[in-house]
Amino acid sequence: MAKKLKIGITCYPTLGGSGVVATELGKLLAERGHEIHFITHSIPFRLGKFHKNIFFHEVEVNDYYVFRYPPYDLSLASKMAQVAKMQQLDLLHVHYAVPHAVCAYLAKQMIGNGLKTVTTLHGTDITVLAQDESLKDLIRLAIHQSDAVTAVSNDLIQETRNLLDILTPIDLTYNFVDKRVYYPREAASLRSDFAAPDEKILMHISNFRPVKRVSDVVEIFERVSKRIPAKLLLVGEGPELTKIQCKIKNMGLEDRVHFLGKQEDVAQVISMADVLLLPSEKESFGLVALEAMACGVPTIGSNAGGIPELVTHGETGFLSDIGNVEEMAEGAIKLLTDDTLHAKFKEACLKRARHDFCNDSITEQYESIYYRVLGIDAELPVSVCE
Ligand code: GMT
Repeated sequence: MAKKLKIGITCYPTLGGSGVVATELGKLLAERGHEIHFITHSIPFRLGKFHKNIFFHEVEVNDYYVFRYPPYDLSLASKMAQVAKMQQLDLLHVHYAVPHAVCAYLAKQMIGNGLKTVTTLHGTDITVLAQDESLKDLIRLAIHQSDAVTAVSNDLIQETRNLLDILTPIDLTYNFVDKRVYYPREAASLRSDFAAPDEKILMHISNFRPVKRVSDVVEIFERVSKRIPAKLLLVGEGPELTKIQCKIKNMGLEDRVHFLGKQEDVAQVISMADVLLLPSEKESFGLVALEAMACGVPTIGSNAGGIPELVTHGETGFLSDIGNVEEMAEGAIKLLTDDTLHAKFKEACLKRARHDFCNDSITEQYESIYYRVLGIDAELPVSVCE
C-alpha cells in the first residue's frame, strides 16, 4: 500500500473556483487517508463537516505600526514553514501562483529541500497577472522553483508558455466535481417559485467581474425571452452587480429576472435551470459549467480559453465567439424549444461529467504527481469512472 502523505494546502479560501477545487481536493485526499493541513487566512468556505484527517492553520498577519501594508505574504510563508516543520509535511500544494507559490518557495528555503512544492495554476494568476511586467519575473520564478506545476486546461498551459516562456513540464489536471454532491436534484417545487410551468429557466452564476460579461447574459436573455416564455436567474454577486441591475431595469426586464445572491448549495440551485449562460471573455476552465453539466444542465457560452475543452459544442452545449450574443441566443432557443434535443444534451452532459471529470480519477492524478515529486514508486489503483 502506498505511503499516506502529509500535505499542506494553501488557496484563496473565501472566493472563486480555485478555492472550491483546492478545498474539495483536500477533502477527497483526506478520505483516501492522507493528512491534510489547510494553511489559509480563514477557514475554507467549502470545508463542511469535521474529518479526522483535516486540520486548519490560520495565517495571522502582523500589523506593526511601521508597516504601511501588513505583510500577508511573509506571514503566510512563515506559517507554511512552521506547519511544515511541526507537522512534518511531505509537501505543500498551493493553488494560484501569486502569492502562494512564491510563499511556498520561501517556506522551502526556510525548511530545506525535504519539503516539496506543487503549484496549480487556475487562470487569472497567468492570464491577468502574468501580463503585468512588474509581476512576470516573480511568477516565472515561482513556477520554476515548484517541484511540479499543474494547470486546469491545455489552454492555460499554452498561455503560461506563451506569456512566460516556460519550457519546463506542466501537468494537465482538469477540475472535477464530487459526483456525490453534483447530480440532477429534484427541483420541481423550487422552480415553481420562480417560473410558471410553461416558462424555461436560464441561469448565470458568477462573481460578476467584468471578465464574466454579465451584460451579454442579459442581452442573450432579452433575445430569448422575446421568442419563448422564460425567466433569468442570476446567482452570485460582485463589482458589476449594480450596473447589471440598472441594465435590466432600463431594458424593462425586471419582472423576468430574479437575483438570488450568493448561494451555498450550487447543485440544488443549478438543478432548477434549463440552460446555463457563460459568455465569459476569459475562462481557463469554467468550473460552473462543469457543475451544471454534472447536474444535467447544458451550457450556452463563449469559446474562450479552456471552455471548449469542457463543453463539447453541439453535444453538451453551444459555444460561440466572445460577444456574439445573437448566436448564443439562437443556441439557447434551439435547445429550449426542442425537448428531444434538450434530453439528448442532458444525457451527454451527465455522461461526460461523470466520465471525463470524475473526482476519483482526478484525485488519483494529483496523488501520482505527489508521489512523483517525492520520488516514491507507488502503485496506485486506477478508478474506472462510468
Ligand atoms: O473566475 C474567476 O473569477 C475566479 C477564478 C479563481 O481564481 O478561482 O477562477 C479561475 O479558476 C477556476 C478554477 O480552476 C476556473 O474554473 C476559472 O475558469 C478561472 N477563471 C478564469 O480563468 C477567469
